[in-house]
Amino acid sequence: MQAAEETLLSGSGESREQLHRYLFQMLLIREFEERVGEQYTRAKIGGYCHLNIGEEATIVGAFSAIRPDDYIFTSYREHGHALARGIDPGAVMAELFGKVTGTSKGRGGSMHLFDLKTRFMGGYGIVGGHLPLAVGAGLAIDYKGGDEVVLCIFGEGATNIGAFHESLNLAKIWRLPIVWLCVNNHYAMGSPEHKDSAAEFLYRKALAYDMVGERVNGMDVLAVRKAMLEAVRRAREEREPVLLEADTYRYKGHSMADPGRYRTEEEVRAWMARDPIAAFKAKLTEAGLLSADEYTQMHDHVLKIVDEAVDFAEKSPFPDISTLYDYVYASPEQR
Ligand SMILES: Cc1ncc(C[n+]2csc(CCOP(=O)(O)OP(=O)(O)O)c2C)c(N)n1
Repeated sequence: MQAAEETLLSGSGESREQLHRYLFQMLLIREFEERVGEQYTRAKIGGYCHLNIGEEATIVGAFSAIRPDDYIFTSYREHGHALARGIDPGAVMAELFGKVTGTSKGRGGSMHLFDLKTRFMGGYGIVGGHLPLAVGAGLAIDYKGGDEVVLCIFGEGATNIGAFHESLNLAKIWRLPIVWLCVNNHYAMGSPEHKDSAAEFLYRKALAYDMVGERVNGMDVLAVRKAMLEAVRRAREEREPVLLEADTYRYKGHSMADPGRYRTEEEVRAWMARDPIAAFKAKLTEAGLLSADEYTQMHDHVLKIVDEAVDFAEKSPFPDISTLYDYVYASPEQR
């Protein structure tokens, strides 16, 4: 037991407390998203709604490697990203419910979570549309001589969009501190990646821009963390943008409206057998770093947080109709 513990700790350099935190965050994302799915079917949440279930290790590993003053630009599949950034689960759920206490005052919904305090810059619905925005943030950091990094997250489908190529090109020419994280869940809506992309390995698209590209097992939280720490270091210290591709899977359909019939049950089951939470829990348990009681307590705590988030969202008011035109244009009085 002791030997295994030492291997795990020396391999990752992590304290028991940190390892527990990763498991806790992955569980929080899983349970939060399960509840979101339920609330959607109860019509408490409307519009588009994309879940992160299956992608927890990629998310937690990635967010564990950035600093509080780094910037995040991400896609519409971002509830788990907001939670991993430490945004209050109640405010995230309230946003999904369209309530005034939500992260975007109830005006953004599922695809447009935003939180300036944690430099969580959204939440964007246009595939690849936020990549040029990340370039802008990277340029601003560079212009001001800062040492923050931009983490820009998108799906593999976005790597076939023109803005992806323009953004990587400019990031490299201007040597901007950006980590491009491609969450490769292998499907862009109903299209498998081989139907969308001429290149088989997406991380190799970085080579076109003389950029470092790397692929990591996105079902392994520590592997993602390790790869991200190095990518972030390169971006921050060497001003080398990096493209990191995380190999992962979404268990559910593209959105709540998609039953996902374009995938075989065997394929989904095979990925679920590699479940990032079950695998990490087993690893910690075998290493003597997690007892059954500790896990139960952690899980109960997560369920309580999710219950409270739903309760908060439920009890919060909708924005008043008189504020309908507020925030349509940026103005200093309405921050
Ligand atoms: C420019 C643009 N084209 C099409 C769409 C419709 N659309 C929404 S999500 C999506 C698939 C994107 O897949 P991917 O980038 O792999 O991300 P994932 O949903 O798998 O996280 C498409 C085509 C869109 N939102 N924007």
